[in-house]
Amino acid sequence: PPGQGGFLPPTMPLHREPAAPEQAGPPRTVVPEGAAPRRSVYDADGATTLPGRLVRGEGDPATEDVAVTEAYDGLGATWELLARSYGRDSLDGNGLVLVATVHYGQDYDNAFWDGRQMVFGDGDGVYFTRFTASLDVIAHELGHGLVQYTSGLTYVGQPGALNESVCDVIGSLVRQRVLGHDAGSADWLIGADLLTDRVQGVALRSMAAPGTAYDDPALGADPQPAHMDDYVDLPHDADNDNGGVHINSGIPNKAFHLFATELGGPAWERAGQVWFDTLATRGRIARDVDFATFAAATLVSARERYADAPEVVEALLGAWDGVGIAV
Ligand code: ASN
Ligand code: ZN
Repeated sequence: PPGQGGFLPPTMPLHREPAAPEQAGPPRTVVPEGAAPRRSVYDADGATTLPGRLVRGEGDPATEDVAVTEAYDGLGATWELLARSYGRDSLDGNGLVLVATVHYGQDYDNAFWDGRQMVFGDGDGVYFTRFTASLDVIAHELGHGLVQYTSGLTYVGQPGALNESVCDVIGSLVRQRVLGHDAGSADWLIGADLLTDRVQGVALRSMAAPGTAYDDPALGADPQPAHMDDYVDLPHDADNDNGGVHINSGIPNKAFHLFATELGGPAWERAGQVWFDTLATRGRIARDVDFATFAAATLVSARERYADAPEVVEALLGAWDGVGIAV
């Protein structure tokens, strides 16, 4: 017929891809194809000068030092969780170089984030071995970097305990993801691999059963509560762990464990995504947020991200209720 140039009769619709279903919640951010971590591991050689001597840069071959290997691999595993699962390229979302120093000090019984980098002691060899031995501890320290670049939770009282708790969550999730453990089969322990046989205990902390990680003549008993009824009120000063930031973190830790195990499957997927969104969505939580307000913010995150899956919100409500926090 006139006016018909092509092969298609006028009534034949052109093929169209079916319309994409409405995406609930925020867009899933992705890291660019081929993005990779950038890591630098240094050796303090038993001194306390940072960062020390560069012993392994990105792509360099492994050295014979197991602490260097553990740090390098732990930085990589943490980068992978943030990038591949949550679409964030490093701590700052912009490919920040991950820096770690091992062999810090003599018999140094700790690991920490100093505002720029991770630092790991070798432990005293009596109660603690090297702090890189626990992947969850490496990822915990990186978690402090992530907090610094996101919500900036202050390190005192309830926001401080939330800061500690989200770092334990990240620590445990990195380990669970590397081991391929589901929420139900994970051990939810922090620092299990860095205690010596001499310690009467299994770890530094237990997210599944706060307060049960150790009970030792030299170290005392695990002081963590698992419920608001047992919240430990301490002065907000450095002598008292800034108001018990490593103590009361047991409460939100237990809430996350309840949430993830109720959902089942890999904890870093839906449960972890809700925590990540709460931490990293601009303006979602204030720096000085308390437990109850944080809990309400996790609900906002869950409703936004999983609008089509009411079981996520249900599990979350049950989890906060389980630790005595009304949402
Ligand atoms: N290892 C401890 C932590 O990362 C060090 C500290 O108390 N800041 O929480
Ligand atoms: Zn910490």
